[in-house]
Amino acid sequence: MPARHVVVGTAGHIDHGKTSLVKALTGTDTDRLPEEKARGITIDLGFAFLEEPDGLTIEIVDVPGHERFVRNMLAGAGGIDLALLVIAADEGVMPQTREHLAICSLLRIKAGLVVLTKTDMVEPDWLELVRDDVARLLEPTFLSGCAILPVSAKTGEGVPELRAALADLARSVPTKGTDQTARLPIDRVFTVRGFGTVVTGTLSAGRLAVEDRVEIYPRSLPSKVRGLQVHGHPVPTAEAGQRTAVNLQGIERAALERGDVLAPAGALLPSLLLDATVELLEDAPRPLKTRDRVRFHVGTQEVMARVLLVGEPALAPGGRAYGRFRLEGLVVALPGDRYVIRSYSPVVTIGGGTLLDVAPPRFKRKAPALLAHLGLLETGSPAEVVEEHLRQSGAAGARLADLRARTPFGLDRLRELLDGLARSGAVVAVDREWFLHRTASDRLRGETLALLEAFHADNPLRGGISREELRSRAGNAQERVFTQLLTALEAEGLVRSERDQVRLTAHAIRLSPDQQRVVDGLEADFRQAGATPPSPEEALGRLGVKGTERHELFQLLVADRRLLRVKESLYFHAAALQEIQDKLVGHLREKKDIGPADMKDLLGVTRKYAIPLMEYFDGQKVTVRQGERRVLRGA
Ligand SMILES: Nc1nc2c(ncn2[C@@H]2O[C@H](COP(=O)(O)OP(=O)(O)O)[C@@H](O)[C@H]2O)c(=O)[nH]1
Ligand SMILES: [Mg+2]
Repeated sequence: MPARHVVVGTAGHIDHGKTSLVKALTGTDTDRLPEEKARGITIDLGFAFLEEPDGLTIEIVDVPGHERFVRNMLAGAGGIDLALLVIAADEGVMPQTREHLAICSLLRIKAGLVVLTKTDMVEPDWLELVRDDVARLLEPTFLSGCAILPVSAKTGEGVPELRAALADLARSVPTKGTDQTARLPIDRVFTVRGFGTVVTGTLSAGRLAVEDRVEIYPRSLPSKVRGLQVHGHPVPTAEAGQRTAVNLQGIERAALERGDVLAPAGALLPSLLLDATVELLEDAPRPLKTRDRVRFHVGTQEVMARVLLVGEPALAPGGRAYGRFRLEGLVVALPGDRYVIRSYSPVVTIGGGTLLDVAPPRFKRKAPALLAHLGLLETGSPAEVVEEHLRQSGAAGARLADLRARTPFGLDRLRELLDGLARSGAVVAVDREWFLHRTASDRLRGETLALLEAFHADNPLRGGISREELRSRAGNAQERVFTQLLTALEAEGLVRSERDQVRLTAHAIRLSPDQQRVVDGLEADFRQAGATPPSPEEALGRLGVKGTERHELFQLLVADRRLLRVKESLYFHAAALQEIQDKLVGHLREKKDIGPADMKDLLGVTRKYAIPLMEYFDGQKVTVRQGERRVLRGA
């Protein structure tokens, strides 16, 4: 049988015997702090474990019962599979019995059992009364009908039966997958002489290995796993459910604290906004109103937050709604995580829920569309959830890395889901790392084609629009997305791109007879003028047209590269310029260099033409300047 790890958390009122029970079961005294020993109460989390011969390890997290330390209790309760609710037979149900039970319910712990402790202190018929009372308390909860075992930690009576029942229950817990993103909510940080900084926690998902590149969230501290220990033994890998100690490379102890999360580098997104389901407990002291300030607990983290209820101003005790939490500090979590809220004052647990989105899109809060969106995130299949995220990310699409940080599936499963969506046509894969919803892709495509149509209609004499201008007009489309679209449109033969100009394939410049006369006249004029061309104004004027080099008919010849610009308002016919270049190169081959006066003689032109031409050929990398003279480049 493969090794299995199941995490059991104690729960219950202070002094009901949780710590004594863990000691009776495991031999470990989990009250390790000097103050805990002195005061005889549990302040912080304690850890112990039981190993069964068949490879089952039961990790026990012993939590404090005192109401002042519920936040520590919550920090330990995150990764728990089974609840061990401890109730002293002499006192029966007390306030933190109820609160811890409520927290376990809110965290969606699936199963557990109840121990009536201190049985040595009560008569059998009293024990029966307490048992009935407890059974009634459990009836509406996840522990309804669970085993209620009488135990005395003092005499040891009932301990073997408890151990057997716990092991049986643990064997029924489904095995955790290791393909999800690894996450270690940190509950302790310390230094070990000779090793440096060590963090511990219960690995809540995935697998960690020595040498893994990790990051401490939300602090963005990169690190590497230098060593791993499980129960004091070095191991090469740790898996979901294991109490894990991680020796971190290059991080100071002081830089970290409980509540931080260790995960693979780049795998998570710190959030200030979270969308979630909100469930208010039946016995919450008052309704929860939009903008109420609450203590928000997820994993081992706690921050203050304001809740914004979706679609309603207030939630009555026992009610359920969707909400958006505005956090006062960064947290890292994943959709599907359960969280708990406690009221600001008095500090009591009032509710919790399931996270739906850790990077929620902008939405009008009252819009029915938001309700539909959140409904899909809550109840949709994994593929539907991924599709919904892409639908909401619109024309920008989404990177694989961001989708990973916004979904709980793990990288391999996410790729499978995206491949499936791409095959079905719901999603377009821009490349292996970037995805776009089909509706956004279709909209961008339609918009781009319409923009090209409109451009050609408005500028019938221009060959095309600049690619950058088209991209910015198309809603400033994301660069990679736009490149992919143009490539696809070219492949379909709908669009042509030349020299950064984009046009519809169907577009052709059609000139009226009069326009054609001007274009032909201009070209003939410049061709004939050779090395002494007219200014654009002169040339146009000779054909009876008023205008400058910006005239669209003039620009047509420029776009066609039949006229070449040497400097402002000075254009040469392409063939004439080639003849000039040939003469120049011929001269330089023979004479090695040329000055302005030689250039004037060579071409029979004035300085007005000679100087700009010399500069032009420098710019064209035909010649290189040496003082006032030029030589052939590379000669
Ligand atoms: N007689 C008796 N006393 C117990 C038993 N279990 C715990 N105690 C005592 O109850 C007190 C509180 O126990 P502790 O384990 O610290 O309770 P916790 O606060 O729930 O962890 C201690 O003085 C224990 O010695 C028991 O089974 N029988
Ligand atoms: Mg204790």
